[in-house]
Amino acid sequence: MDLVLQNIGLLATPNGKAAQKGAAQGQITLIENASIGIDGGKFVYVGPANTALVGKQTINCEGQLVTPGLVDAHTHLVFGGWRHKEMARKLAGESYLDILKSGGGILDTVKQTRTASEDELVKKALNLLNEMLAHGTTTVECKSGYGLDVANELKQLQVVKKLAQYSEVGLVSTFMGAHAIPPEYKDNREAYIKLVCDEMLPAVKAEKLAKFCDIFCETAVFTPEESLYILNKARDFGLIPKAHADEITPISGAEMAAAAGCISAEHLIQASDEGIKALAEHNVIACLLPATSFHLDKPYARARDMIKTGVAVAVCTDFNPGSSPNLNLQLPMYLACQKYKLTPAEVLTAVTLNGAAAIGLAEQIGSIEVGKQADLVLWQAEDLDYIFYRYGNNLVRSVIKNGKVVSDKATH
Ligand code: IZC
Ligand code: ZN
Repeated sequence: MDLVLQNIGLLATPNGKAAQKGAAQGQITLIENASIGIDGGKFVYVGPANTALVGKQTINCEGQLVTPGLVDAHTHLVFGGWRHKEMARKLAGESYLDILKSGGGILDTVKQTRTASEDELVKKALNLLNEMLAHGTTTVECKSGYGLDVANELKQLQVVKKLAQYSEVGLVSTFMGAHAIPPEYKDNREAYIKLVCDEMLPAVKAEKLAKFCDIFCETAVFTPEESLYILNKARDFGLIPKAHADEITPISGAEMAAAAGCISAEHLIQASDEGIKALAEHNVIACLLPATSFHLDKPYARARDMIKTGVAVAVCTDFNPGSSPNLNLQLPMYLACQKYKLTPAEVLTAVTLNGAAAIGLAEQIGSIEVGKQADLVLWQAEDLDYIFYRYGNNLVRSVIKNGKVVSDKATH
């Protein structure tokens, strides 16, 4: 065996190769005093303490907690600049959508992303990925949507492709050309939608640059009708649909996401009862983003109602320079307990197996089971409750990705 972990105080993991919903979301496996064996990048032993396991390398976990590697299934990782200057406007009472309408917000990041070179974007995102890894995140979904023209949307997705070569973090790409209407199409939104469908989508497909297509379905951005139209086109080009839905205003975005056959719907703060039912009926995973509610000082999504209705819930950072500048998934994990009232077990499933399912990877990652890719976190914590309690600190001791130690506090 390549690597053996001994003396694990508690091993906590969801199980299975698909999202867990309803009561099953909180039914995780807990093994006290466990061992793990890893070979060829995969788990080959997971179970009670077993001193017969022999590895080329052995880690003594000293009685601490092990969980699967965290999966951040919703980020806008690649962007130029930051938007810290908007803090003052926000504090003075301007809303996220007011700032966007005035040409700031996403459009400010678009300006800064268009002028950045591919190399600059790679360098910046690589540093951010290293920070994420040190906080326990082993897989990240990355959206485009700060180019908003053919060349710059492709540039953003090319950056993700390069990052995948350099970073230890597993990456998945999402095309999000329909993130905002760029200034040059301000008075001609139909022409921009045509550009997305007739030029961007074919180019993304031709260069195999993305697995998913996302859209910002929101008041003053894209209507549910436009969103459905674009996502149907995306499906024709082989992309799996996702949608930012009912984040700020209730416009039946959840219903639209269900009708579009989305694999996941994002935010859902304002989703209606009907919308939540539609998500459950169509097996749409809810990617909830509590750190965004926190940063925008907005209400929190109705995660308990979603679980009760049978919607699988994932929790992600939404890392982006505007509404969620935090890349540490441990903060939304804490908020999911504190504000959504999910249990630590439900949240663990939300940031591992259900996150993996939201990006189509539940068969490979998201749980510690024989045969799955060996991604895990060794925490400086004696049990699961502890990591949802000592918020505000990075409680990760070591991170293992594909069976390799890729981050270790002792060597930081
Ligand atoms: O840059 O503001 N909500 N898109 C939709 C975002 C937030 C990212 C941003
Ligand atoms: Zn987002």
